[in-house]
Formats: sequence, structure tokens, C-alpha cells
Amino acid sequence: EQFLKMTTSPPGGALGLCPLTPPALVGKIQIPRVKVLSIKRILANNTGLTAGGKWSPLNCTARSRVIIIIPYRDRWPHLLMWLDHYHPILRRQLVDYRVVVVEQYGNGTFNKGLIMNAAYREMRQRMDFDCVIFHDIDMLLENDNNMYLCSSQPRHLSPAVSKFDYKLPYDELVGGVLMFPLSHFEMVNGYSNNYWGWGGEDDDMTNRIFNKGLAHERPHKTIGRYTMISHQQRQYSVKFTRIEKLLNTSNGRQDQDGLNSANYTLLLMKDEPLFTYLLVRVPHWT
Ligand code: BGN
Repeated sequence: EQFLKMTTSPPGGALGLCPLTPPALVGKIQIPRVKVLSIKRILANNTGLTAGGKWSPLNCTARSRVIIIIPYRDRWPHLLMWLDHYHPILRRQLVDYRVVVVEQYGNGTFNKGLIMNAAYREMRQRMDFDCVIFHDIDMLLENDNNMYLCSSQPRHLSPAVSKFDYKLPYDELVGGVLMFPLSHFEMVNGYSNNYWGWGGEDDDMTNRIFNKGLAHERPHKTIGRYTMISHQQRQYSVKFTRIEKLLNTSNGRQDQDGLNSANYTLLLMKDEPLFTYLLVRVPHWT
């Protein structure tokens, strides 16, 4: 009988597609103010994950295979909160997903765009997926109807953030949580590698998206709501005028500066129980 079961329902194929609105969704999610977390405790609440922070639905075929890339620096407590918050949500959403945390080696000036490109390229070489989400570590989703599943356009999942009073600061903003069908992320040639320090790499991405004739969509502001964990605002490392200048000239560089030119060395890749960890070295900023 066991054999019959296996031959009549091969993995994936014979199962129906997962519902667009999974029945386990709860809608509004309470964000606890303080929570004592440890990897052990988070693991206890998230049995059934595969090493590397992977999961896929058992009883239906997921609509999309998603990797979530989190650029990381110096925020261990935030990472614990992220993992504790999102693993259960992603399972309720019946997403086939993998969580990828990418850290820049050393303490030189941070280059978020470059390490996000690096993580994308490394994962692309190693597995199949069709949807990629770039996720700030400090953003906690307040409503699980905001689905982590690609549609036909790039999608800015975080239009309403607590820090900005749940109002979009400007219409071109795509920072926070941004999702792409694979083909679109490759069409825009990923992120620019030229933004060192805080700020601007997301605005550059907006230019890239428009420049290729794409447009970002958004969930309704009642659903695309996030609590931003409070922390000290990072400072610009580069003169504001330099970032502005880069932004104003970004369109001409798009096809030479991005995924196809990301210069980095992968130092380590490790499947942790709750996430895949990548450590990359990037050139020094001069
Ligand atoms: C903008 C930043 C974005 C950031 C948003 C929200 C710049 C470019 C300056 C020319 N843009 O000001 O990177 O996501 O604020 O915090 O700094």
C-alpha cells in the first residue's frame, strides 16, 4: 500500500496547486514588544524545516519557489526576531521557500547592493527558484495576507511602515521588502554595486525597474504593513551629493553595473537550521 501511495502521488506532480488564499492565514498579527528568543526556542516552534531554512508545503504544490535574501550586519537580535516571526507566516502562506542571510566580511563600509547580488548569484548556481525577495532585517510583517509569492511584476511589499507612520514617504520608494520574478531581476541586472554605506541603492533600483519598462506594484496599504524594529539610524558614509550624482547617472550604467559585474569572493556558505548563511568578501571602498 505504501508503494502504491508513492507511485500514485509523485512529489509535486499529482498534488493540486496550493490555494491562493490559504485557509491557515490569520490576517492581522500582533507584534510583541519584547520576546526572549534563542535559536533553540525558535527551532522548537518550527519543526519540519529542512537545513538551510527551507520548507515546502506537503499537501499541495507551491505556486512559486521563493528565496528570501536578507543582507546582514551586526544585528543578531533582529535576525532572531525575523526568524521567529517569518517562519510560521511563510508556512501559513504555503510558500516553498528558503531563507538566505548574507553577511559582508569584516567591518569596512557596507555595500548592501553588492552582497545582495552576491547572494542571488550564489543561490542561482545551486538551486532552482522563480521568485526572489530582498528583505530588510528590521521589518516585521503585520498582516499575513501580504503574500510572499511573486506575481507578474516586481512588487514592493512594504508600502506602510511604522517608522513612516504607515505612509509611503515617496511614490518611487522600493526599499524595505522588494520581490521580483527571477526574469525581471535579471532583466534589470540586479542592484548597482556602487552604493557604499547607507542609502540610495533602493532608489537606484527604482530607476532600473522603470528604465526597463517595468513598474512596481504594491499591496494595499492596509495589508502591506510592517513594524520597523527600532534601532539607531545608520549614517551616510558617502556624501549625499555623491549619492545624488550616482542616482542621476544610473540609467547609463545599468547594463554594465549589477549582477553581471558584482565583484566579491564567497568565503563561506553554511546550512544553518533556520537559514542559509553566506559570508562574502567585497573589495574595499576607496
Ligand atoms: C531615502 C534613501 C533611501 C531610503 C529611504 C527611506 C537616499 C538617496 C539620496 C539621494 N535615499 O532618502 O535609500 O530607503 O530614504 O529611508 O538616501
